[in-house]
Amino acid sequence: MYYKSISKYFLRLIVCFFLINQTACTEKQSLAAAQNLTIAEGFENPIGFYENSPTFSWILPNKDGIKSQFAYQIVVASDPDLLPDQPDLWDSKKQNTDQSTWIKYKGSTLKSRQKVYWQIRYWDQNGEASEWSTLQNFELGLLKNSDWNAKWVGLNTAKDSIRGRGNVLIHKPQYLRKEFKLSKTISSARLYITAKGVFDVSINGKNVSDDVMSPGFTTYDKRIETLTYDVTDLIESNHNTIGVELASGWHSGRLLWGITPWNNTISPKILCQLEINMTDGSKEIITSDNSWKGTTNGPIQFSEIYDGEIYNSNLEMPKWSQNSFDDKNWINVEVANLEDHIALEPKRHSTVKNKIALSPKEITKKNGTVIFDLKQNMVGVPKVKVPMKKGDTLEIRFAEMLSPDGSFYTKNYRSAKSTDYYIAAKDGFIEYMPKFTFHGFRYIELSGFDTSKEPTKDWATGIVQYSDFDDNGTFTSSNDKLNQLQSNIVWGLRGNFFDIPTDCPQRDERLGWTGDAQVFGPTSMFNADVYKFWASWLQSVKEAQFENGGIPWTVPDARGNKIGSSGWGDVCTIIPWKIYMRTGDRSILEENFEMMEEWLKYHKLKSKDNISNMMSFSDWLQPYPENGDNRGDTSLNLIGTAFYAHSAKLTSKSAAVLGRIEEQKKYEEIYKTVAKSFEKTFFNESGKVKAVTSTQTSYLLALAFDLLSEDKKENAKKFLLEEINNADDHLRTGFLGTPLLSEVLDETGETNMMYKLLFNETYPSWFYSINQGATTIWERWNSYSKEEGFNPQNMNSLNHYAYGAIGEWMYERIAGISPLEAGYKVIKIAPVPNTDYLTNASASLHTPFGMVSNSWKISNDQFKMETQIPPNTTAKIIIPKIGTEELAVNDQKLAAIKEIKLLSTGDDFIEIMVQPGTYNFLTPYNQDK
Ligand code: RAM
Repeated sequence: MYYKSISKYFLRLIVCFFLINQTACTEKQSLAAAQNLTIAEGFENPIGFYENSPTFSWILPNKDGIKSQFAYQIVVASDPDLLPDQPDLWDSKKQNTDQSTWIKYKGSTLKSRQKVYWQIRYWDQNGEASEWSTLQNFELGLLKNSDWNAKWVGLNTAKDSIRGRGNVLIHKPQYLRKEFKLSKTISSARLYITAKGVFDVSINGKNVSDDVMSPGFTTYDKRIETLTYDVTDLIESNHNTIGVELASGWHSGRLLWGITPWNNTISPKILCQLEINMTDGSKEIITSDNSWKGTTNGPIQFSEIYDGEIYNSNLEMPKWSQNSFDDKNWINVEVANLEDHIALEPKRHSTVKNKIALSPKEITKKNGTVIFDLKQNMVGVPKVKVPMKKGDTLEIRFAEMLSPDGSFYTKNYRSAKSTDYYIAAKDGFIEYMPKFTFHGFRYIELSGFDTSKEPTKDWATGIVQYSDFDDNGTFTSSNDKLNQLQSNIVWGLRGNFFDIPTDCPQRDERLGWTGDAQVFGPTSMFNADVYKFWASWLQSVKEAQFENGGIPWTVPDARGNKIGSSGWGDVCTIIPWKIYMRTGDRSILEENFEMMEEWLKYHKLKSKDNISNMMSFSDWLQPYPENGDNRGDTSLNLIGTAFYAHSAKLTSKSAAVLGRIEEQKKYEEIYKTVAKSFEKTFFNESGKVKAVTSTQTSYLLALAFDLLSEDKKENAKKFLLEEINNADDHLRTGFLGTPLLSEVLDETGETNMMYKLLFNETYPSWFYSINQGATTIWERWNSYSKEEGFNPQNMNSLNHYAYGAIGEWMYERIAGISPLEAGYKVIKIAPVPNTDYLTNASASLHTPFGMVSNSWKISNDQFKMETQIPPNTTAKIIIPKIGTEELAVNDQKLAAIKEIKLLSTGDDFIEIMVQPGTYNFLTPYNQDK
């Protein structure tokens, strides 16, 4: 009996062996199916997807002893019924590889509108097959301009519009509508739509989506993103109406300088194509054309990103987006053709949505006004439910902080009026939420309501809006202020990821400042699932690049002055590289490589004998500048040259990943040559800064970017520490220097000093702003202080993420999770505990292979750590160990666990290599001994 079953087993094995590459092999498929199946930069079953040869990724379930992937198979078909056995588009066949992320589609060419289904299975380390995954799908959007029959339509609002600050046109919002009839039975319908401006669309009076401020902010002179909606359920069998509200948004609004490369004085327009498939196989297409009508006499009378919104409910037009509405007073739209040079491309990241609702924690009533305190600085809109009297105007004001006398501090909004108004048509409770504006605030003030009623907290809610991504990690520790800092970083991210990465969300700016993005990008990737967000914005950076390789100060370019800044433009090498390290996806390097090369040409153009003379915002907002300048004391030439070398190095590394050997050598050479000139020009024989002002940032740049020869490095480290000591162990860094502090001090073994700087309570430091009540990261280390009040400068944002860059070190070194190989294929777990400041810390992170977590605790002279490593990875773990007693792993002695490889031991650490799994470690620990 026993022998019989054994021989049967072998027979099966032999059969399988011969059929190993055939789908037909009837091997047992018993392992749990792969999870988290996504395409490209993390899309799950998208419709209106942006490209026709995506990559596929999945994670292996963390159970049943699944350690790694031995092989995979992807099947792709045009019909779900064909899967898994008859994939008509692509069958990857069984591929013997552990690659489970970013696998490129190599099947037949996919077309606009095509719906595609896919599934995968994998084989584990024992060669055992998994079940097929659940069926996934994606549907392409309209990929080319020629897919559009529609035309741009809208009213000419330029002629009757209002003049705003600086005589800038402010277009009146418009309402557009179109009725149409269908004679056949519908099977499905897709709405393809976008705007020069921002829009909200409904069909037969029902909202098509809950997207906010679509289509978002791109380089409108080069590319406008389009949205795709499944509207099958909204279309009626016969008579239908489509209605669109349209406002100027970023495209035709008043941006800071108003000198954009696109023409923002032209009236906003929409482009809309409704494609309806009938059950008999025919298709009807309703497009935006000259049959549409419009009016500017609707309730939204004014909408402006900086200034706010005016809603007059007397002008409401009941049922205006439904059939048989009387639009005889509406006028015909103007029509414009598509421009060949402006690419219409499906939106490649998530739209902004209403993400969180914050209820006020406190209200204060004062002379007919009421102030709601949300206790959290946030970005979005208010939702109000307020009693009013007919004809009265409700005024809704905002502030990030109150002045000591309790009044609203709005000076830092500068020219942004940031005020909403609602005019009541009748007595009673009104409900209102502005549509085409957003504000940065913690406080909401209402006036103009029915004062005979007693205000209650539920009159106002803060609706937090940001690009629709999920949280990606958590960080927490034994220190409340550090936890508050983590929270401030996360809120800074939520507040400034409003379709593009912005510097600030509240004043007359809110632009895609490249320098700020460069410094905060890496931290954002721990806290939120923002790969698509960055990939999309990098496309805009590429499109905004000047012909000579320069990168504008802000992207999209709101200035048009064709000047690049060092440390800002370098976003184009730094962010792709950081994304590659976090994701392991080469395509981000491929897509941006040419831009990096062009940027190096600009560096060259702005240098003489390899010393940069590029304009720079420099170490922006460095504290205690000797010259009183926002640009700080670090030499512009030193900064430019350092970034020139650094960008060359990153371009060379990217070339290496892409297998471009020639370019790798070329840029490595540039890096070395520029580094040599840098060293010669700015450092003397003993590694001390010469010829220019010596600052913390000059040493940080030299050390972080590896620009000094070995003999000078040691001394430079000493001089850096000296600079820090001279500043009473405080930082003296601005936007560029601050993110390098942790990197350099860590690498030079000065983690105690980094802890000291991070835990400093006095100015300038992270905790200083927390001590002054910050709930977000501030633009300045001292934007406000209890003693001196608000910083007198009106450039004083209280929601400016740059200094939140420290978050990277918190995840990587305090909690101890970092990638040793790109994409966390090999993970490094190496926390640096310091009992002077912390007794525990933990973090969790969704990596492309699944959840990694690490949590440590020190108590009773014992160090305990719990670590989770996902399947299909390995991890090097470095455990701080003081004393001679053997390390215990999962309650056993280390030596007893043969799957763990001991790499090395030192006086105060032990280094091991582990396989996927959950581990706990225990070792004696006493820092003072
Ligand atoms: C300010 C912005 C931004 C900074 C530039 C140089 O206006 O807020 O943070 O990068 O200046």
